[in-house]
Amino acid sequence: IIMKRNSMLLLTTFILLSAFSCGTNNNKINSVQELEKNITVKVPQFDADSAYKYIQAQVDFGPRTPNSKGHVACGDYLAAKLAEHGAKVISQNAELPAYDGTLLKARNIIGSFKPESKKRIALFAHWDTRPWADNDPNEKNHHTPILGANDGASGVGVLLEIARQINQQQPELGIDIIFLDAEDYGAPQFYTGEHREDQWCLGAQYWARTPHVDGYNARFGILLDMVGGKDATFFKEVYSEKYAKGINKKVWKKANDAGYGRYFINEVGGQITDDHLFINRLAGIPTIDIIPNDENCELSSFGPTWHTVNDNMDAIDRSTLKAVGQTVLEVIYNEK
Ligand code: AHN
Ligand code: ZN
Repeated sequence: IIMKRNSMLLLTTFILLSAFSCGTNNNKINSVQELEKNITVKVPQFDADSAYKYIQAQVDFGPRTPNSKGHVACGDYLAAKLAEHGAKVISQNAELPAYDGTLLKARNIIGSFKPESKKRIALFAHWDTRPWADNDPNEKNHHTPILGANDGASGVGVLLEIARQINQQQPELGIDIIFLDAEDYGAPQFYTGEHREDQWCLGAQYWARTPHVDGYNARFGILLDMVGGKDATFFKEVYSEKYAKGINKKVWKKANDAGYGRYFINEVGGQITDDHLFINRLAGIPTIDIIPNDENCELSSFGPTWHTVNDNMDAIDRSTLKAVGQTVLEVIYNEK
C-alpha cells in the first residue's frame, strides 16, 4: 500500500517552483521523483499464515507456565527466532515472587532493530501462559494449565512476523520487540486470599523498573494481547486513553484507513490491568493495549476462550491476525 504522507501541497509547491526554475526537464522529473520518494512509504504486507505458524510453534511446546520445561524451551525458541530475523537479542532473567510466594524464574526477551537509533518504538506481548483454566465453565478444568494460543502466543506470533518483515525492509525508526514474561500468574479466581493488580504483569513491572538498556526510552509503545480471536473487536482501552490518547487515535485511524474498521471500533471500551499499565506508570512510555472487548460474550469480555481449556489453535483466526499485524505495520512504517 502506498501511503501519501502529509503534503500533496508540498509536492504541488515543488512542481510549481520547478516549472519556474531553469533546470533541464530531466532534472525536474528526477527531483520530483526524489521528493515523492520522501513523502511516500511502502508498507510491507503482513503474512497471516506466517504469524499463524509462529503461534502453532509456541503451542507445540505445551503450556508455557513459568518454572515448566515448556516455558524454558519456548523462551529459547523465541530468542533464536528474533536473532534469526536480524534483531540484537537481550534476555533479562529474574526470580519474581508470585502472589503466593512462589519464585518464578522469569525471562523477558528483547529483540532490537537499529539499536543505535535514538528514535524508537516499543512493541510488547506477554509470552507466558496461565497455569490455571480458572474461567473454564467446567470446574474440573480450573487447575489445568491453558495452552494460550490466543492468550500468549497470538501477540508473540504477530510480533515475530513483524520482526521477519523488518528484517526484509527496515522502517525509519528503531524497533524493539519485547516479549514479557509472568504476565498471567495473577491469583486464580478460586484463591480465597487477597487479589491485587500487582500480582499480574510481573515481567512488565520488572522491565519497566529495570529496562534492558540504561536510560531506555521510546516515542511510544503498543502492547498486543489476545489478538487472534475470531471476530474479535478492539475498543480503545481506558488506561491507554488516559496515558497515550494520541497513540490510540493514530492506531485506530490507520486501522480504519486500511479497511479493518470491523475489528477496530472507534469507541472507548473497558479498563484493563495489563502490562501497558505498569509500562505507563513505571517507565513513563506512552503505551496502548490492543486487547479484545467482546460485549456479547457472557463467559468473558475477552472472548469465549479466555482462561479456559479451549484457548487452543481452534481459537485462532488468521483474519484477525492480519487486521492487527497490518495495522501495526502501517503505524510503524509511517513514523519518521
Ligand atoms: C486481569 O484479568 C486483571 N487482567 C487481564 C490481563 C490479562 C490476563 N491478559 C491476558 N491474561
Ligand atoms: Zn490471561
